[in-house]
Amino acid sequence: MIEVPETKLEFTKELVRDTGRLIQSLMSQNLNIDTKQNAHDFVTNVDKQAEEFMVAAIQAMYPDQGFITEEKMIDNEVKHDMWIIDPIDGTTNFIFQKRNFAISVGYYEDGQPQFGIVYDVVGDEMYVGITGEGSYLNEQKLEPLDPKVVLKDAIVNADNRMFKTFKVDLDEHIMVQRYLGSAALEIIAVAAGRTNSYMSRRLKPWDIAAAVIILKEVGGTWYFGEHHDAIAYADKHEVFMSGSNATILESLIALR
Ligand code: 2AM
Ligand code: CA
Repeated sequence: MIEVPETKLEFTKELVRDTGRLIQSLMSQNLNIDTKQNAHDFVTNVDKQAEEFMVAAIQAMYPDQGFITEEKMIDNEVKHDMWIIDPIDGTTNFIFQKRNFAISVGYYEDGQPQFGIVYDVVGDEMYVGITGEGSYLNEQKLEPLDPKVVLKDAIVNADNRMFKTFKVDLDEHIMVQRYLGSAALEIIAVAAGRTNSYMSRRLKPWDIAAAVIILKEVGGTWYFGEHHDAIAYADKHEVFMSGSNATILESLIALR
C-alpha cells in the first residue's frame, strides 16, 4: 500500500529528494544530449526522465493537478492546483560541470504561491519557501535580508548581455558582478544573503516559480516582465530583475 503523506509539502520534499537521486544515478551514465532553439540550448534524456518521474508521482498521489513544465512531458494546462516544474535548471552546468544545477518545483493554488522548493542536487542543499511561514535551507530557517544595503555595496549576478542592456556602465555602480548559470540557484543566492541581485534578459516561469517564493519570505523583491513580486504562467520569455531589498531593485531599474 502507498503511504499517504501528511501534506503536499512533505510529499514534494520527498519527491524532490528521490528525483535528485535519480538524476545523480543517470548523471554517471552516458548523457543523450539534444539541442532546442539554438546550438547552445541543450536538453538531455535526464531532464526529460526526471520531469516524467515527478509528474507521474504527483498525478498518482493527487487528482486533477495542473502543470507548467519546461520539457512538456505532460500537456501544460492551468488548473486550481498548479505545479510549475523545471527538472534541471542549469542544464549546461549539468552537462559540462556536473554541478551547479537544481530541481525547481513551485506549487500554486488559484494563482497564489503556496510553497517552492529549489534543490541543489550535488551540493545537497534543499531550499524551501512556504508562503507566510518563512524559508529554510535543509530545515534551518533563513534570516530576513538586510533592507539597508545599497547598490554600490551589492554583489550582482547577471551575464554580460544583461549588463549591456543598461544605459550606464553598471560595473561602476556596484561592488562586483558574478554569474553562475542557474536562475533558480542565483535567486536562491539572493535569498540566502550571498548576493544582492540576480537579473536575466529572458526567463520562463519555471526558471523562477519556486525560487521567488523563497526570496519573498526573506524580504526580497523582483520584477518578471511587468509583474511585480508575482509570476506569470505564460510560456513566454520575460526580463527578470531582483533585489535583496527594494532600494537595490529600484536603483537598478533607474539605471536601465
Ligand atoms: P535551463 O538550464 O533550465 O535552460 C542561465 O542560462 C539560466 O537561464 C538557466 O536558469 C537556464 O535554465 C535559463 N535559460 C537558458 N536558456 C533559456 C531559454 N531558452 N528559455 C528559458 N530559460 C533559459
Ligand atoms: Ca531546465
